[in-house]
Parts: sequence; structure tokens; C-alpha cells
Amino acid sequence: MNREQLQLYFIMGSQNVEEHDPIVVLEEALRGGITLFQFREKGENALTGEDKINFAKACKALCKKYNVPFIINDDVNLAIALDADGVHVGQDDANAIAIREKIGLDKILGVSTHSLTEVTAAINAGADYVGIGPVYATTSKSDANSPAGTILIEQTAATYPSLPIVGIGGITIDNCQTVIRAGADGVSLISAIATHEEPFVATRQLLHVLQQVAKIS
Ligand code: TZP
Ligand code: MG
Repeated sequence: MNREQLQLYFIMGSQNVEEHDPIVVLEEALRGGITLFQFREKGENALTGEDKINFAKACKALCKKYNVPFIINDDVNLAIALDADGVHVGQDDANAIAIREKIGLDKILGVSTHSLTEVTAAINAGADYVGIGPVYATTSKSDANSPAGTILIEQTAATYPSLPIVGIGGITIDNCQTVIRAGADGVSLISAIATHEEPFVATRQLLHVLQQVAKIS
């Protein structure tokens, strides 16, 4: 994958959206310029069964319209069934080596990591990028670890300069530049876009701020 694709990585499931229709939120985010999308339908109030599959199909079709890669969280079988562009897994999910074997070399594989040991294991499993976080406190993931700041991003960027890195957890327009300066290629976030009154405006503003820091460094 190309590391610019991580710049503004939006993650969403229907459970993350408060007022709007989630499909409208995704289209606004795509129109605003997100660079990658992760379908993460999980937790309380998440869709299941056919509803989840149909919603995933609708999200995939929208991403295709805007030419933005469509990644599925955890559910490798759904990713294969829908021919998604990739899969993102955490440390509690299926083993990354087994997933890489299952999805083949053409799909994007992202792995969430919380230590340099996990980063090294993710590289060895064939991860295309690692997610590092939670950088800041988050309310979007009930079982999230405590906020870890940017230290692991700094260590990972120094140890593996060619590894694409994305920060996650509590990232907003006010702190996203700090995450990039620490060495991340991009930020992944849920609520800064999904619960914003105007997801299109939120996306434009985030992108603008991220482009500023890209120019400075
Ligand atoms: N993994 C670590 S933190 C997090 C996930 C999925 C949630 C990020 O959501 P938000 O709303 O951007 O803090
Ligand atoms: Mg997971």
C-alpha cells in the first residue's frame, strides 16, 4: 500500500453514529476527502447477520464510487465474501499470519499493536501497516487500553522507518498534528467525523490541518 493512503483513515460502524444516517455520514466523509475507510460494525447496538452484510455492501459501493479503499475490521470471511480491499485485526483477533495466508498478498492487512514486540510480529506476519494507540482517551472502544501517548509511534518510526504507521484513539483536529509529528503517516479516527454535526466540514478541516503538517515536515 502507499503510505499516503493512511493520511485520514476513517473508521465507522452504524453504532458510532448518533443523529445522521450512517450511509450519509460515510458519503460526507468520502466527499470531504478521507483516504481510507474501515468498516467496524461491533459492540453494543451493532448490526448482525444480513443487516450487517447489507450495510457493509452499501459502504463498499460508496467507497468504490469515491475510489477509496474499503477495509473490514476483524471479519475475514466477510472481507473475502465481499472482495474488500483489506482487513484490519487486533491482537485478540485471529492470528495475523493465518489471515495473510487466507487473504493472499494483494489485499491490505493492518494490525493493531501496543508494543515494539507486537510491531515486529506484525511485520513478520506481513502487515502492510500498523495501528498504534490509543494515543489519547477514547469513548468509542469499550475495551480500549489506557491512553499511551505518542511514545510507541516515535519508537516504531525510528526502528522501522519504512513501515506505514497510523495513530488511533481520541484523535481530533486539535491533536492530529502531534500524532504526525511523532512519526505517524496518518490518523485513524471514529468520533471526530462520525459524531460531528457536519461530517463533511469535519473531514475538510481535518484534511486541511493534516496537509499543513505534511508541508512543514
Ligand atoms: N482502537 C483503539 S482506540 C479506537 C479503536 C478502534 C477507537 C477510536 O475512536 P475515536 O472516537 O476516534 O477515539
Ligand atoms: Mg479487533
